[in-house]
Amino acid sequence: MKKIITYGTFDLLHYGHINLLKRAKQMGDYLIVCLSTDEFNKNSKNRLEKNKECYFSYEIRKQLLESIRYVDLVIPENNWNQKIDDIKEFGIDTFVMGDDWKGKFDFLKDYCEVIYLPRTKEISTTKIKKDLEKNRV
Ligand code: C2G
Repeated sequence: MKKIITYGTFDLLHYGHINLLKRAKQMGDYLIVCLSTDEFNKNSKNRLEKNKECYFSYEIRKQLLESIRYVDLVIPENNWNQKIDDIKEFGIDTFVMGDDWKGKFDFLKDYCEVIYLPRTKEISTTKIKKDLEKNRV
């Protein structure tokens, strides 16, 4: 069984995320999504990218992801440094991320295949939030 893993926040889940998950699953038989916890987003990711604080809690984001046909398992992402352990623990064959991360995880090539997929360009959570703001009366 070929096992795939990907990581993310997946907040305000949209079709760009779904496109990524669909293509990732097409590469194997079993897809694990490692989902950023609320604490990880607040403490670490928020520093990297402003307003990375989630709209939906981890539990809700997990429920949403578990309802997607391409997703087989959702586990927590607590920090930036757990990927190698995750790959070993779950016997991962392929690590997949959108190409906004291109090159950032090449160090994982010692442990599994690393693939960066083209992002779905026209959609992002930031864009959704901005568009909603613009239309606000
Ligand atoms: N994505 C995409 N197209 C979009 C938006 C996102 O393909 N229009 C992809 C991203 O490239 C990523 C995944 O969907 O592979 C999840 O996106 P985010 O939730 O924004 O992930 P991020 O917050 O960047 O977290 O340790 C890695 C981090 O957890 C990645």
